Amino acid sequence: MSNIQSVLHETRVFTPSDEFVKQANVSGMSAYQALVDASQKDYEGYWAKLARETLQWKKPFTKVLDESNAPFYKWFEDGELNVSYNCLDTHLTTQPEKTAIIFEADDGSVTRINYRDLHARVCQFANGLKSRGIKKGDRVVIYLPMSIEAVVAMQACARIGAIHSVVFGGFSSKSLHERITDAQACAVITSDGQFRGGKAMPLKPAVDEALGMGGCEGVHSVIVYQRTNSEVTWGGNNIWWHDLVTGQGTTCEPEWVSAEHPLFILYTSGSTGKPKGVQHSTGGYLLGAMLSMKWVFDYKDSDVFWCTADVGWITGHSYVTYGPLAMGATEVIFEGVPTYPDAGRFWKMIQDHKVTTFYTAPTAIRSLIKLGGDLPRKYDLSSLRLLGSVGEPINPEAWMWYYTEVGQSRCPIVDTWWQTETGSHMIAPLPGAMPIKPGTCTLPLPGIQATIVNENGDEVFDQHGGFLVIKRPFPSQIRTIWGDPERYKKGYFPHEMRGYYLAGDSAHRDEDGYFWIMGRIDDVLNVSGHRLGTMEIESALVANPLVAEAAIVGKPHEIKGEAVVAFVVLKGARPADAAAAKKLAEDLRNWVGHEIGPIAKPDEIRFGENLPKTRSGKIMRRLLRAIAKGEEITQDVSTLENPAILEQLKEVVR
Ligand code: 6R9
Repeated sequence: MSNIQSVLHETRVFTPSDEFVKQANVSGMSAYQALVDASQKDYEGYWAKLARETLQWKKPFTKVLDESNAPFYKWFEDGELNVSYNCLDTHLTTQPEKTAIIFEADDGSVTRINYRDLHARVCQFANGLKSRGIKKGDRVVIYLPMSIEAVVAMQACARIGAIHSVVFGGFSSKSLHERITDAQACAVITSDGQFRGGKAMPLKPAVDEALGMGGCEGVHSVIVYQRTNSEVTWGGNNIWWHDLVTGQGTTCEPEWVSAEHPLFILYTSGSTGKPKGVQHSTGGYLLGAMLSMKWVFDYKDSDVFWCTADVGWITGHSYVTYGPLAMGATEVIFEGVPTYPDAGRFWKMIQDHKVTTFYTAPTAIRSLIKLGGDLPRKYDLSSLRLLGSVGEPINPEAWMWYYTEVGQSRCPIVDTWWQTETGSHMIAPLPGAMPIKPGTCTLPLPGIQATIVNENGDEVFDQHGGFLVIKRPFPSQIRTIWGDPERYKKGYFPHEMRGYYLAGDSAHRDEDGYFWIMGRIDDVLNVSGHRLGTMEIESALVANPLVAEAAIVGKPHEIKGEAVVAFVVLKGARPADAAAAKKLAEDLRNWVGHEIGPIAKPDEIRFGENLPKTRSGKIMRRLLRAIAKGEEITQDVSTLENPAILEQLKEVVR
């Protein structure tokens, strides 16, 4: 890995305005540096102080970090607390009337719920769960659309110490079955259906199918929230949500648990094999969510916070269900899709709800540029003060559009690098401290010892890059893979890495020490002995005015080792005929040659109306690699959002 070449030269730098710096929670680079210094001087003392100041403990901890059984680390283990108490009860005396959630449904109708009522609903539902015999340590699968109920269900599990495992509503019955059986769940919480883009879509049939596949005998309760009023098949252990809560009390004493008690399991895909059940803790996890709200999102009581992620992903856990509520925020939750009734939906919602902090993914940004790059100008976006990005590297040109068109060159962008496994932000700007540059997630959060190493685990500081690792354990990190501690150990703490946490991404640092994520380790190409990050070539392509989106994969090449294959989505229609396609492909090749250098010129370009993506919007590179190689597609495409485009992408332009 020692010779990855950085070919992207980004020189634009944006310094936070004096006005932003003045009001920021971490104000100026010296304030950031002071936190970093404190963490280096006394690592455990630093985290202990933050944990005492930030969380409400029922029983204070006396032990900070336990490394005796590394890499199975424990934080604050003898302390006791409850996450739901920290998210709800803590606001009951100070701000019971404050709106906790502004829920906007697919059809545009809006429901608001304040902290007092949310607390009551969580308690009622928690009592309902208890009435079904569900108790501390039991696993509960949640398969719900974006709704207040989804948050209530998660918070209620946390309140009674049950471990939730949320499965994204876009997953198939097969994926759902895999997760129910792996977690050995005793209950499933679902809904009859969900609304998306003006249509009612069924949800419960997938649960019925999954439970019928065998191995789910432990599921004694299926709780069904009535959302679409569509007809459902009813099983013996099924109960309506509204029936379950009828007559239940609106208070419920929280179950006080150890800081190490598992709060949830969330399944994520690894590079191979079955999904991994990432297990998170109670205390360390919540600490990470709250500190990043304060530092990265510069949270203020007057904010209206909107993270567009579904609660089926880690981003929805940390920045919809837990972080914002623990801070006492008013947050927006959206049921629908960004393109319905048109591609101005996000901008209209920002205007209507006076959103101050908006957090979304590059894939959404790129698709909204494609569908209506001028739409943000039609709305009043003056309430915005901070923008965020998560999920994949953001191409500098998409970043610039986000910055100028959405943020009107006024709002800092926090490009946040983190993972399901890290629980909360790891590398991200503190927006009132560091200058930002398009395409880099800048510097690690104070206390996070992120660095870059070569294959021997030696740190590299130059611009060549290598493996992104985190040297010391941190509170919000994964505790284990549910039911598979060996896989946890081998996958994240391989021997060569000296006990460092291996993130699985490659990255390099620029002259300011800023981190540039180059992609997953297996996305790095080796062309004629030059290692190239796929993201850099993609960014070059996206910088072309005709290109909306691009994905790069490698395919074996006799002479060069690997050839560069580009899958390109144009802003306009696909080329009308072979000659037009050929001409455009040649132009784009030359463009990349010009932007980066001849070495990065794609050997092949294919045009599609879209790229194959998972339902969370990640480009399915493994699938593209198979297409590029001309292999038969044998992989599971059940999580694919748009299977029809695969045929288009098989056509090579020569
Ligand atoms: C939060 C989330 C994790 C992987 C991660 C990396 C990519 C996430 C990124 C980013 C560049 C960013 N990733 N944020 N790459 N810049 N700001 O997305 O978790 O679904 O587990 O994905 O996503 O490759 O390793 P998860």
